[in-house]
Amino acid sequence: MHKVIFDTDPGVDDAMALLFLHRHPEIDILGVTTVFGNVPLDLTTRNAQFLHREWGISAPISKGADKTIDPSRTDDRAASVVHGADGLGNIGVPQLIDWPLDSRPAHQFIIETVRANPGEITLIAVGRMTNLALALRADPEIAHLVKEVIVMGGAFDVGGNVTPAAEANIYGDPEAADILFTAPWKVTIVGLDVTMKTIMSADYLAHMVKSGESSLQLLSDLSQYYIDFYRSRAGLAGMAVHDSTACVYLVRPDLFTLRTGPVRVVSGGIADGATIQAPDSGRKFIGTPWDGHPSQSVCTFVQSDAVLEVIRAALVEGRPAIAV
Ligand SMILES: [Ca+2]
Repeated sequence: MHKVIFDTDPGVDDAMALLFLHRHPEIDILGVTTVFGNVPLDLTTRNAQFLHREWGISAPISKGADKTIDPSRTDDRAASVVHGADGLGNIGVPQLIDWPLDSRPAHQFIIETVRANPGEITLIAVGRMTNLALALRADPEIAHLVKEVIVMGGAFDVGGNVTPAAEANIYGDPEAADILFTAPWKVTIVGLDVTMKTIMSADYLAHMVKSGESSLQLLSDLSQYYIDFYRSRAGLAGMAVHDSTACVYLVRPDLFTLRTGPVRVVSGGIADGATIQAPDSGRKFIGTPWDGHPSQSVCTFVQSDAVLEVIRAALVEGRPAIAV
């Protein structure tokens, strides 16, 4: 059983990823921590409460950071154009949801839960990495107590999606991402290199809804705005399932090709938030900001049809995918 803390900013593709984690029989969600991002923190937290209530998810929700780890950062490009003003495709989520929140802030929840389960927890971060960076700053030893960190974020051999250089989760808090990538734990980064190749068509989603249970109708309803965004702005006949792709890596790493090497994040300037890896197998440099940092894994290739089938099998049938 994979024990997971899911750090998220719901978010349409976050919602699908949450349902995937909940429905997959080999995954146990120990907690959900929220962070500002796609919409402000109060809304991402409210959305997590809403999704837990609608889908009967019992894992505790802990509210996290509402600003970048470097307080001098003020630029915040809202993603409501992608996810809708409410973060869930403007489906009319009630303003207040009567669902409990853990009393601890997210970074404290992460620290205490990791310490209670040494060596067993995978942190999956699909929003800005502020909560994880705060946890590392408050208790650096947790880096040795976490099994693995899986991140949705970054763009390595492809362009960004907020600027030509930067992907949204990194751009939203570059200093936090750099803290996370340079910490002495095992990080796997699932970025735009693979998530923009994992496109779920509107027809595929509709077919899942027809064959699945009622929880999928809500998923479909809240995804329509996002699908329209991808159709009109990116010319795609479907949506990139960024966050679900990162979650699939947890159970099916064999569907991804990895490249190892230290990863740093550009801070400031026109390439603010760009992610750059110094591949272990590449040219050797001396005296660079990558020196002495741990080698992390970046996904460079994905078997996207198989990833979609892993998502479908969990969402529709509540089981691992067979023969992919
Ligand atoms: Ca997200």
